[in-house]
Amino acid sequence: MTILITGFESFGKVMDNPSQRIVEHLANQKRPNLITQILPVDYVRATDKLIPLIEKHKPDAILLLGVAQMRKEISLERIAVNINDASIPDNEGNLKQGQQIVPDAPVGYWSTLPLEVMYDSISSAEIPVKYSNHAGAYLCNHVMYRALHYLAMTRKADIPCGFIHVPDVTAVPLKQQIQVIELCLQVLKKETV
Ligand code: PCA
Repeated sequence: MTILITGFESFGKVMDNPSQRIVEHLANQKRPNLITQILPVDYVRATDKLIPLIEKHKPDAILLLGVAQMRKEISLERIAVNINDASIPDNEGNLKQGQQIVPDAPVGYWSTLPLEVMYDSISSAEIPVKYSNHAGAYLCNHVMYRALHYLAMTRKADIPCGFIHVPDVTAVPLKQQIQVIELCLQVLKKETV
C-alpha cells in the first residue's frame, strides 16, 4: 500500500520543526510506497503542493504531521474545522483571522485515521499521547481540512486521512517521535485494506 506522509517547515518562533525532521528521516530511507513531502507554511502553496500529490500518487492513506510547540504529548487530532483564525501570519506574511477555509463548505470533517488503534499502540510504547478535538486554526488545521474536503468532494472519503501534532523535542525527544510515527505507519498498514 502507498502512504503519503507530510511535515511542515519552520515558522514563527519554531526554528526547527520536528515534523520536518521526522519526514526527512523517513525520506532518507527511500522506502518503497512511502511518499514524503515537506509542506510550506503558506496557506496557498501548502494546498497547491498537497492536493496534486494525492492526485498523482493515489495514496491508500494520508498522514499529515505538524508541531504544536506548547503541547506536551503526541496529539491525535479528531476534527478539522472550516476556519482560519491565527494570531501569526504564514511564512508569506498572510494573516488570516475569522475566515472560512472553503466558503459554504461543511463546518468540519472528522479524521478518518484509526485513532483508537494508534492511541493504544503509542501508549503501549509508554510515550505520552492524547486525543485533541481540533488542530488549531492555523496551517495544520488548514491542510487537514483541505485534504479531507478534497477526499470528500472526489468520493475518496474511504481513504484514511488525518493529522497528528507532535510536541517540542524537549517534551518528547525526536527519537521517540520517530518511533511514534513508525507505530502509526504500522497501524495504517494493518488497518487499511
Ligand atoms: N505547526 C503549525 C503550522 C505548521 C506546524 O508545524 C500549526 O500547528 O498549525
